[in-house]
Amino acid sequence: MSIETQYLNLFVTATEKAAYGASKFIGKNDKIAADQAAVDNMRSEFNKINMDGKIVIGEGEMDEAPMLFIGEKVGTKKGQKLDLAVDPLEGTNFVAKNLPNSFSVLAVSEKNNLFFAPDTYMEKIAIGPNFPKGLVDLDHSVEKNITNLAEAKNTTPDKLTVCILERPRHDKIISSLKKMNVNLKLISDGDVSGIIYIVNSNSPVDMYIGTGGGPEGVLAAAALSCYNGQMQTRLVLNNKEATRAQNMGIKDLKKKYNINDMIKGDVMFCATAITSGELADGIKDKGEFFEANTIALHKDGQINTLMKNKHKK
Ligand code: VTB
Repeated sequence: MSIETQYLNLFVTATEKAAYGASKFIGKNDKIAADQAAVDNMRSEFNKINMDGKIVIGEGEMDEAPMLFIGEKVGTKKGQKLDLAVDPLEGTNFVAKNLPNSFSVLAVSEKNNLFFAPDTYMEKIAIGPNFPKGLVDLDHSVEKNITNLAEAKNTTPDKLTVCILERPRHDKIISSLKKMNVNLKLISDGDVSGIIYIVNSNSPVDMYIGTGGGPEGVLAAAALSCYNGQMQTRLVLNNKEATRAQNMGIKDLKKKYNINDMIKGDVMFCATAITSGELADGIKDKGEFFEANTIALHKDGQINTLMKNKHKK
């Protein structure tokens, strides 16, 4: 079965309203208020939708998040059974500091089809579509992954661009990439867009690599799966997190997840820009209404668009 097509516009409205909520806090240096506004708006839109929805990746577990917590039921309960992964404000720093590339993000699958990633770190590697299976792998050296990708693209490492979060934990990877003369795209935050860069023609990124948030990994996998891209991930867990992951039903803690292990069946993905960036223009307040730009994807519907919508305020 597929997700009914009519849902896409409703979900786009949800991320657009969430993005608008957060946009009022652009440059206010208040991450918490921005996030709360996005969460409140997203939730109130969800509850207008005729679906039997459940948040599987959200703002935290019930005791630590007042809204859109893991397990929260959303929608009118009349309609398809859907699982939702949400990041109402991806890039809280970007909104707080008025920097490009903040988004309100959502992925939707049919019931039980999304990987319930815990809120821990996750190793990630991703490339675009049409490459042999297993071309890159988390257990390969950086050198091997780069050489394999360069060969498959019929080019040389110095013509490749790799996106990675600029963090001390990535020093070794970055120095290996520099030795190979690979071009870097170092991002300070936002690895959902970091992975979308691979399949976006405005941003010549060939590979994403590095450790970021687990929930963000599943959201990025949802987007990439609509493009038939390749991605592999593995959770990074300390002892306490390992117990939590086990309690969430994860048996093999060292498992390498390929995209089809994380995203089963059909999926929808929406990302509305809050501040402007390479992928989309941010929210524009036009007085009576606001304008929003959303990357809207539906795997089975073969929909892949950048929508521009207007909503009354
Ligand atoms: C990661 C990344 C996110 O925050 O979770 C990062 O996946 C936090 O990383 O996209 P650090 O703990 O190293 O700061 C984001 O960049 C933004 O939520």
